[in-house]
Amino acid sequence: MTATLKIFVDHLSQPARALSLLCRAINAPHHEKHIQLLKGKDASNARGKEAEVAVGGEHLRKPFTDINPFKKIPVVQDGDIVLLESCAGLRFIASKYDASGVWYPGKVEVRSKVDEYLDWQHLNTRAHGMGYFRNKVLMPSLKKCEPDMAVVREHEKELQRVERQFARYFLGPTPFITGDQVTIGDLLAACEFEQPLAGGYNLSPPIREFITRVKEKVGPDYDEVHTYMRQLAKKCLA
Ligand SMILES: N[C@@H](CCC(=O)N[C@@H](CS)C(=O)NCC(=O)O)C(=O)O
Repeated sequence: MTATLKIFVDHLSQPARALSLLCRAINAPHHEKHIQLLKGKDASNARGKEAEVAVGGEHLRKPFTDINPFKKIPVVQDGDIVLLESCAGLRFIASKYDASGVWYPGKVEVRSKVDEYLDWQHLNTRAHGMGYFRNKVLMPSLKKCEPDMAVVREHEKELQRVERQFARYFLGPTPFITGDQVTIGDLLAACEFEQPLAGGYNLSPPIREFITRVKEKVGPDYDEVHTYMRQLAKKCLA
């Protein structure tokens, strides 16, 4: 079968990694197009004006802006359908290409719990995981300055709350959000928690154990897809 599905990603991005991993986990025929957020720049070496350019990657220029005028990745494209939101993309790919029906369950009571997490995570796991990484790791490295520790600490505090709420409310006593089966909600959560972890944030044992469970479901692709972000973080922090 010729693949019609294209995903536009950079593995620095948490939701982009979740999309890549989902396509691989369900063997969806697809093309992965890499759009470099830090095009042509080594984030750990950029200086002054160069640092400004370094934060302006391929996502800000044509031809990508013809696909996403919002200038963000990831994007999912399949024939005539273009999706500019990662959660919509995850739902679409799982609904269309996961024959097992595991990753985005059909039963409305189960599916709603996945949706609940996907809605919640934007202002919680995403906002504070990325806020921590951006302020502690990425921007200080690009701008050659010290991190604003007051801002970093605020994200740290919020991340602790996020971890508690995720473990207590979303997981409860079960290994994954909906019970024993991994879904796109778990995959996205793991990819989001990986970002502050790579930046030096000390994740609590329940979240580390959760990540291990997701990793086991995904297989070796999990670490492969996370390698670039982890190495970049290491370099920036060195
Ligand atoms: N709500 C969008 C947000 C996408 C988003 O913020 N993407 C980031 C990477 S994780 C990005 O493209 N940032 C580049 C920029 O803002 O210049 C989604 O979930 O797809």
